[in-house]
Amino acid sequence: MPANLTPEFKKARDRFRVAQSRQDKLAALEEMLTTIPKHKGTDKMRADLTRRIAKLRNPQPQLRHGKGSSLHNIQREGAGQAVLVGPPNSGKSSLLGSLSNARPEIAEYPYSTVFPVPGMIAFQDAPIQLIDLPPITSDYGDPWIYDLIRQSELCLLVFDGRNPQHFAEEIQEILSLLEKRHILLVESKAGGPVAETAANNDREIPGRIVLTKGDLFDHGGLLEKSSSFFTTVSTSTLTSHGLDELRKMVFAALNIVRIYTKLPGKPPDMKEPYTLALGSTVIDAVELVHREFVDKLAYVRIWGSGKFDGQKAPSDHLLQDKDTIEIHLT
Ligand SMILES: Nc1nc2c(ncn2[C@@H]2O[C@H](COP(=O)(O)OP(=O)(O)O)[C@@H](O)[C@H]2O)c(=O)[nH]1
Ligand SMILES: [Mg+2]
Repeated sequence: MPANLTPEFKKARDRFRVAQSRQDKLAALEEMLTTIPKHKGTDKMRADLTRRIAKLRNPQPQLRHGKGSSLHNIQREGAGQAVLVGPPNSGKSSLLGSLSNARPEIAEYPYSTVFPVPGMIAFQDAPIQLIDLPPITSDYGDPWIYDLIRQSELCLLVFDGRNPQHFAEEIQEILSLLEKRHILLVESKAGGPVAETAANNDREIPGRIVLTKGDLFDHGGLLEKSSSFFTTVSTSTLTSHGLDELRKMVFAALNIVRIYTKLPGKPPDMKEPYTLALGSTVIDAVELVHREFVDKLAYVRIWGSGKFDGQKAPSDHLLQDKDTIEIHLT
């Protein structure tokens, strides 16, 4: 059902968008609640407005220690974990909704996402967890949001490209918000696990850019600007343009390899691959399949990155994506 929003509501919403202080935000939200048409189609929006007004009226003391409530914790699943980070309304929730079965709240007004929402996306047969987050801005961003970004393995910066002339400032603002929390985005972490530098507590995470709403905004000129920061993909959830490329970019940025196993004389088990960090060796895969196999190992045959199919591979042989191994025990 269309919301049929009134001009009064839209004005209040515009005021909310630019409001800086808690009072101004509260006043604008209250105005939005009184001017919103009251029918079934706006049930969710009204409930959300009420919730946000209550939150602004009674700000919870922020937890300094611990990870916040269990609602803010996400159980890691799949071969890798990526987070969606960006300004309000840039299309983060829409991306998760289009790529996974998760149903995050999607709204044409900002700050509609208040909790992290995880969903499972897939690049071919590799399941990857994608987490939708509330926006981060200079005056909004609970500590738990930064905790989740910090723990992730890939940060997708989401911009809709409506202001190409201000893009550099927009992205710099986000990068500096992250840097203040010792989160440094880097183009590549290939060749090694993501590590914390103990000295200054900095954490480096691969960063990539997703431009959204390609059906509304021309990303042409922006792509070049954006790519000077990080590898970028242009998408639209309306037309599905760029979504396959996005899945591929996410998989590549996670720096993982998929490994299949087979029994002698049988075809490989292609149901679900084991996944390991790029740079892992044959013995790492054996250990992942079964820790005890390491001690009982006779030899491993490999299909894929070996010189020929079924070749015996030394324990320190570097695995490549989509290799198949056959483990022989003593
Ligand atoms: N035309 C168009 N609108 C989009 C697209 N993606 C998101 N939107 C709209 O942009 C608004 C904000 O989207 P949302 O996903 O809630 O943004 P978030 O605040 O970053 O999570 C909503 O009105 C969406 O319907 C897109 O690819 N094309
Ligand atoms: Mg959202």
